[in-house]
Amino acid sequence: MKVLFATGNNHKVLEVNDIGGEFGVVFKQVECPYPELRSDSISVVAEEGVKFVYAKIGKPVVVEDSGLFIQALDDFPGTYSAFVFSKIGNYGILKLMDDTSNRTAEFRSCIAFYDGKTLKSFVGSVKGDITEKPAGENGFGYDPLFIPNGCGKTFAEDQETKKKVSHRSKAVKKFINWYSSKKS
Ligand code: ITT
Repeated sequence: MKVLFATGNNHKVLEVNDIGGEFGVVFKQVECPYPELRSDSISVVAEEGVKFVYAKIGKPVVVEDSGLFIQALDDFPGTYSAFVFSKIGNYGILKLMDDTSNRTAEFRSCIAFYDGKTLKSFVGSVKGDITEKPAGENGFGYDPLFIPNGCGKTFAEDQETKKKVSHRSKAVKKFINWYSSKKS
């Protein structure tokens, strides 16, 4: 089964295909930038985004919105994660947390599908802690800062664990489950 995935982020494409491969689903990247609505909800951003992309390409498609929600920063950077990463990066986030002992954070992902009739979205999340220093070379974005609960390593150090427990893997598995049953 092939699914169109509108994103400019190649890491997302690799990660969803890593999961999709286990279920016979291939996500094909489509370059179709869409405006991201100002909202604190990844679901709102993803759903509005996928409707925009569908209107442009006229084919069933998914988009994914995701972000890092840090409790001590009132959920910042949240839905602004991509923009904030491009501006201040991981060291900027650590600086904001200099005197903060509460390191609790959550990654969230929402995959939204639209085919002109059915609009469906699937969310996944993973809780963890923000490190004191970046660690690890793999993955992307905030991976070097995030240690999922129950694991002693960051996502950037342990991509196998990321594949099992990540926000994106949970959301994409929910999507695949629904999509496969819709197709059969
Ligand atoms: P598209 O909108 O084109 O899909 P994007 O990178 O702009 O790509 P988002 O708007 O969803 O994606 O922003 C998500 C940002 O949150 C992403 O750029 C990273 O900075 C961060 N992020 C999300 N998931 C992550 C993950 O699994 N590991 C590390 N950082 C992540």
